[in-house]
Amino acid sequence: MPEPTPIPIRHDWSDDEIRALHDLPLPELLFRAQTVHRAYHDPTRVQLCTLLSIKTGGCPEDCGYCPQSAHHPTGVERQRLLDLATVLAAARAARASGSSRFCMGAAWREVKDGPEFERVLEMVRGVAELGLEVCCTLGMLTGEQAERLAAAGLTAYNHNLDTSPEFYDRIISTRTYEDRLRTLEAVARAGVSVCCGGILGMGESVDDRVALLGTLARMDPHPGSVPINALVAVAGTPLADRPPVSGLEMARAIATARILMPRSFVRLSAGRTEMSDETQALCLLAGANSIFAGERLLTTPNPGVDADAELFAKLGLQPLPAPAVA
Ligand code: SAM
Ligand code: DTB
Ligand code: SF4
Repeated sequence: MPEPTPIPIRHDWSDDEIRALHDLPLPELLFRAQTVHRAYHDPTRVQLCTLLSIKTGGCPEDCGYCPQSAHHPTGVERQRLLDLATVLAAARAARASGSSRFCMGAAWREVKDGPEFERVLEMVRGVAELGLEVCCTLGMLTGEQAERLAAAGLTAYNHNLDTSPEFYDRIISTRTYEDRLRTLEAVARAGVSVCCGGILGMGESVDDRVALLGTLARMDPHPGSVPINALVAVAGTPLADRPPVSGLEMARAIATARILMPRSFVRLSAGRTEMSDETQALCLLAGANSIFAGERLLTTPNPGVDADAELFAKLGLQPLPAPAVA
């Protein structure tokens, strides 16, 4: 474990301070991010997380980036909730290929009590028993549902704010920023670690990125996990024609997140298939300490375990080991 450290954890960052950090000359920004990173994490270890879409497509929400929204003609095939055995087989395979965290995603607006939620609770119990960290992303939750997930052994719940409160309405109309924040509060109150981040490349300004990071950095505690996604521009979505976000912009956002939230896992999330080895290396040097492993994210492609093993070998990195089976 890294030594105890004098770098304080703050929850009172102003957006002006954050913007000043974000815009530092790159060598200065990276130096500061690496200093924080090394004080709290082993820079040679990167956590691998495997995603599985347990219920795909046909989502009633209209998130402009999402291939699974029923509002967009993306050709994603709808699939009902998977059965328990299929999910546990995928989780075992994920563990065997080096992942220490398994994240199950459902294209739901919100969780409804009933047999499907009961099945998800079984999945959570089963994955936890494999000794993996277990994460879910199922849409909005009530406090009671969050508590049931916690009791089943859920490690973390992913619910992204995606962007600034100001830009949010341009991307999603079927729910509000406030709705998102309420679910995050229910998750935290149930004692489940919050996984919350955003997407770059949707046409937002740097100020929007700063406002998102500010919202996260003023949470107390900080989210345990902060995914930074590059938009995967999918044909049929309203954002299909957005130009790709540059690696330098990803690195600046990641470095800023690292400085603001020293203890959190900052995840270099969607968009890696479009990134060179050099861009991914820069993002890891900027303080990202996790990636999604495997050939698929939820519905879109991802580099795959062999490509990542090669990348790790070239960079001298190792996956973070799975926690011991409880
Ligand atoms: N329905 C749940 C929800 O919205 O919270 C869970 C699944 S949803 C697919 C999880 C997250 O994936 C979204 O919040 C968004 O940040 C991210 N995401 C979806 N489509 C994406 C895309 N095309 N590119 C990058 N990130 C995307
Ligand atoms: C997150 O922030 N990124 C992951 C995970 N949380 C659930 C999802 C990315 C999805 C990319 C689009 C897709 O594959 O459907
Ligand atoms: Fe539905 Fe989640 Fe996609 Fe939005 S991001 S359309 S809520 S699956």
